[in-house]
Amino acid sequence: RNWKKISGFDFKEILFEEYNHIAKITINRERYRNAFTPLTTWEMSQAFAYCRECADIRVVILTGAGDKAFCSGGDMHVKGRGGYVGNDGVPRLNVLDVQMQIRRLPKPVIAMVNGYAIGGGHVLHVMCDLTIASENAIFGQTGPKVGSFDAGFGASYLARMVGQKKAREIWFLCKQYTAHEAEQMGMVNKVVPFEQLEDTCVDWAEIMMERSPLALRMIKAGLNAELDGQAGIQELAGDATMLYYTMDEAQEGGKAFLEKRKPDFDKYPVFP
Ligand code: 2NE
Repeated sequence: RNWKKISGFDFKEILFEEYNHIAKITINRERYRNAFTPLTTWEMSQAFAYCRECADIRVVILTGAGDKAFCSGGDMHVKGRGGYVGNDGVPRLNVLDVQMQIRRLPKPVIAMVNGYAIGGGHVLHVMCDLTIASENAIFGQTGPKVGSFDAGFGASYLARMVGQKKAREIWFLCKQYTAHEAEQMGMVNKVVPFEQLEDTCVDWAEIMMERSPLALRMIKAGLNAELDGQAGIQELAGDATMLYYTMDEAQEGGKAFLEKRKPDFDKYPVFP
């Protein structure tokens, strides 16, 4: 496929490309099984922010470079006290910001899992709306083995997917699971041969692009809202407000204020 680099960015640790209204964000640290540093996650944040703002982007695919790993979590070489340490010497856990961006992006995000999805990399695939995995993909958490954990979405959202018992097994034992096992657990949508992975992701993206974007946006917000408490309601409510602002009834309120008169809301239909 003719993926084109999205211009305007000078990314060092990710690739950011576009094809037919699909953005592809590739963690590009093959040497380290696509482990992320604070720079990787900062660049991912900028890419996801662009995907949110750019109306031309309808679906996002998140993946890792090569055929060995989707993402192996935080880069253990730069894990310091308090977080992962970037060039500025400050420890950070800014992958949590990326998790929230995926959660709140009003467009579908597909995890294209091409190998290991481990640790914080496993949580990233969990955050995506859909996961399509190649047959060689391996899933698992390592936190309690290497002095870490993600008790946020990495625990509670995972448990919503695979159930409490399995989520506890995944975290307490830190075993690795095949793509088919992950599919049976309910955290993978489809497993395909490696050679078909990207085509399948693009096919699914293209099917979703034939659907109503606003319908998909509202469904994602609704599915989030059930789990995300007040923050989830805020997301769904924000979408409701956005829709309300497109209506004459809302325009009338604003116009009346500026024209220093009483608003006349009676002329608008009231649905049962
Ligand atoms: C991913 C895995 C299972 C792959 O195993 P294998 O045998 O295929 O490769 P190998 O030889 O282990 O790795 C290849 C090279 O990549 C580096 C390795 O150190 C190795 O380098 P060299 O020995 O050739 O120099 N590499 C792999 N993963 C890395 C990592 N995460 N950081 C830095 N270098 C890495 C196997 O490599 C593995 O288990 N990796 C570690 C996974 C891990 O424990 N990740 C951190 C979890 S904690 C986390 O991500 C996290 C969190 O829990 C909460 C918040 C935020 C983050």
